[in-house]
Amino acid sequence: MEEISEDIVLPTDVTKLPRYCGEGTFARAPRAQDVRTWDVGVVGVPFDAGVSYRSGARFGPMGVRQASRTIRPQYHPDFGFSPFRQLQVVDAGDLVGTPYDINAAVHEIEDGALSLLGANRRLIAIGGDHTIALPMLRAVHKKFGRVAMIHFDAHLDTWDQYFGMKITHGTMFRRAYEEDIFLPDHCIHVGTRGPIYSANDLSEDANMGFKVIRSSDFDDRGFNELVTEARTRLGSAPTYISVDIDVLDPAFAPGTGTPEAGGLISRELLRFLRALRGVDVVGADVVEVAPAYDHSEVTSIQAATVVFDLIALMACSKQQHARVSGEPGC
Ligand SMILES: [Mn+2]
Repeated sequence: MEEISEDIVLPTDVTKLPRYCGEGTFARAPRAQDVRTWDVGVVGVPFDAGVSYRSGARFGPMGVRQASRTIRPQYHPDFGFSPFRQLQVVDAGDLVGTPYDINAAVHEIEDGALSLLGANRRLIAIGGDHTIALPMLRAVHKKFGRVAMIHFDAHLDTWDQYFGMKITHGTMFRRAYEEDIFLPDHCIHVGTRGPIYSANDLSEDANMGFKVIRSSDFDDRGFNELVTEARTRLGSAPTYISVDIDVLDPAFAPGTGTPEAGGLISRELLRFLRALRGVDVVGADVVEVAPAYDHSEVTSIQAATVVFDLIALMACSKQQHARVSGEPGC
């Protein structure tokens, strides 16, 4: 099944212009200003003033766009279609927040996201550090209401504060919880591991309604059981997917701000994402790629592939809606 709309402007044809040539938009997709209307915008959010360890994720959007040249947008064999032919996908540029004031930056990023989110549009943000998930969630919440969330990360990111600061890359999901952005009992972390500050971190996270699939569960419980648990958690709710690239083992994603040993292999992450087809994905981010610590674009290539898969998931969920009106589904 391949429904192709006549008006869609496709990314640059990889059979006509080699992938190492031409403009450096995500997967060489058209820019937002080059199309009449669009469905999914990939948007850079180059902000990293919220980090607790290594800085450098402000260069993430540039790194991921560069690595995305390797993508052949024509066909995604794991989904059986090209998401770029199902949806008008654009590179919507960068949302900029001041690097000198986290609170001001978070408002600037939210305003920028809201100005892009027109009728029926969805955004995939490339961070930036994980702080940027808060303004993206606030914007998605204003447009779609409360959301479910699946959060791939080595860390919980539901801590209360760092050095007295309430909005950081380790605290933004507690802020989102306090702001009633999440649907109760519809959130789940995947890939959690590593030492924490206190046992209370876990109980407080559970009290906020999060479930946890630990990195070690991939060995102990088996993949299908984990996917079933996650899908049950999300249900048919509008869902935000947040992917901190440090969910991957540092062997697969060394170029990140807070690396943690014992993580997922890249095949597990991609397989998990692809198993979420049909989930109603209304927003997403891929964060914490810090190219200065990377080698041979390893981390950026993972992140670019994750963005491609997120676009495919959004294509599936759009078809899910369309099926109600009789069009073919994903
Ligand atoms: Mn994180």
